[in-house]
Amino acid sequence: MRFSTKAIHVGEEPEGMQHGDVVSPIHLSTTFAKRSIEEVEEGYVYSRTGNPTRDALERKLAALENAEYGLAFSSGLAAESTILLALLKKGDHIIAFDDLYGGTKRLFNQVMERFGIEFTYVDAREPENVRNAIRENTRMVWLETPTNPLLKLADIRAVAEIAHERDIIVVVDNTFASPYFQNPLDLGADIVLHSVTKYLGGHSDVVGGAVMVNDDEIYERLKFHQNAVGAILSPFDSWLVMRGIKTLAVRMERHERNAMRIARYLEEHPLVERVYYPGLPSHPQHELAKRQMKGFGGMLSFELKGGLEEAIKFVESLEIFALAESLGGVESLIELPAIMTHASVPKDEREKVGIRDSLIRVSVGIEDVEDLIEDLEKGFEAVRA
Ligand code: P1T
Repeated sequence: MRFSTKAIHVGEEPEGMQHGDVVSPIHLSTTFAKRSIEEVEEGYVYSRTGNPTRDALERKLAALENAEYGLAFSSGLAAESTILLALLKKGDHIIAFDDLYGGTKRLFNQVMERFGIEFTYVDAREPENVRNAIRENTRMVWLETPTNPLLKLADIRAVAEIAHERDIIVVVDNTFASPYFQNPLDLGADIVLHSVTKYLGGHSDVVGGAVMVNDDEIYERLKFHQNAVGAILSPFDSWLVMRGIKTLAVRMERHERNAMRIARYLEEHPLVERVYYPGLPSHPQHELAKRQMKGFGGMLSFELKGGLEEAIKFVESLEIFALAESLGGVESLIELPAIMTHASVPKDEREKVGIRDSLIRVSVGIEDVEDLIEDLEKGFEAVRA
């Protein structure tokens, strides 16, 4: 089956349903009764451990990333925490892309470091930087590609080859691309991770996370820790995510078409200093994007001429774009990473990576793009005034 057919059908086959439902029911029961003591370990036992609605979603999630296994969590960060707790121990070392979602860096630096896990941040646009950071105790490489918020890319295949020479696990946060535009496991990654809150949910009404893997042993450890740590996705949220996934392909096509139009519009605007969007030929890694991704996605960032004051004026004067964190929903959002999503990253670290105070990040929605461009024009008018 191809992408959309899987997105619509896997996990919700009518022949598996009690009444032939074409949509998974929401199984709210927290526990499952047994007829005898002999059966107590058979089938579903307790909903943290396993739930039919979450199972249906997990099968669908696996299918989207061409994976053997999928696991659903209560947030992207819960998924990340569970990966780290399941696979690492005190004294282990992680090499991470230096441009990551601020909350991921906060988890690494302010939580995991307390448990004796060590982190080195590298510019993973250059695979050799990953090789040069490998130590005796390196167990994991952690990539986002494209990164949040600067849309930098890592060559997943090249990094995986380097890491696998030393049995180092490669994790790719695929949130920005979505499984429609990029499949990291097919490129050699060991674990793919999503904030389901974003494109997979797609409607800004669920916070969730997902992990997809092929390796049996990694899966068993993750599955054990999903239950043992307990950061599971609820049945209702699982159902909402399944509903969202069915339209992922059509949404992503439209997100991308709108983002491309807006990126071109911004790039030509006299008040714009620079635009970060992998779909633009001016993006330094445009060739890698074409090779590694099936599309360029709906996220872009840009810098206005001027500074923070102009950027604030710009984002505050828009009417259709909501001034809000998060991304990947049908509605367009705009935000200032330095003050909002990446405020937990210290200023000197932000600047080293290239996140200026005036950087504006846009999650391009699926509205009529002419309305979006007219709205942005209001922002420029406010800056000019
Ligand atoms: O918010 P949560 O579902 O816990 O997912 C965390 C997360 C993980 N990875 C990436 C690439 C992310 O962008 C996020 C969350 N990001 C935002 C809330 C944001 O506005 O960037």
